[in-house]
Amino acid sequence: METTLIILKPDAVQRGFMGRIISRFEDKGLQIVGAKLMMISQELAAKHYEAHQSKGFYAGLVKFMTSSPVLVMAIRGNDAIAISRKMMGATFGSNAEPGTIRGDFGVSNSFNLIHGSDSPEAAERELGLFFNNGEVLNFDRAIENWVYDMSGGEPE
Ligand code: IDP
Ligand code: MG
Repeated sequence: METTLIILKPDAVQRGFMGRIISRFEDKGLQIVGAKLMMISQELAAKHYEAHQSKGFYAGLVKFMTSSPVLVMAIRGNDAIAISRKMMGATFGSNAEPGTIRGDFGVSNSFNLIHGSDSPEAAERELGLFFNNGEVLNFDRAIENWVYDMSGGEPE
């Protein structure tokens, strides 16, 4: 099972899309194992987006991400990182496919609603930035055996 960091960005929170976006992850069968509404500090934004520091959009990105509350979530499932990225859609709202979160809820290229870790290494790093010890939970879901085929002993 993988756990990925998802952030509902300030535009998603301000536009009232938290519930609908969370529902998409729950509907898919992914498990929400951590969640908090928070303001991102300058320092945290800088650490989170350190790979983009040299980009022209960096200053605007940090300003956007620190401008208003975000909802951060830890989301778990088999292949959760790739599945979440597919559900998010392409980076730019202007060309994200219909059916994806970015494709259905926005048109902007910078205000693109959602962040998702793009690799297991990034997920581990980012979960560590946004969640303290004990804030990402391990708990059994009553529906687990209907979300996955467990007949082989492993989630299929
Ligand atoms: P991703 O969020 O799809 O992984 P990245 O390339 O990692 O996309 O970029 C991080 C974030 O930076 C994007 O989600 C978006 O908010 C912003 N961003 C990326 N490219 C641009 C751009 O060309 N103009 C404005 N903002 C951008
Ligand atoms: Mg990225």
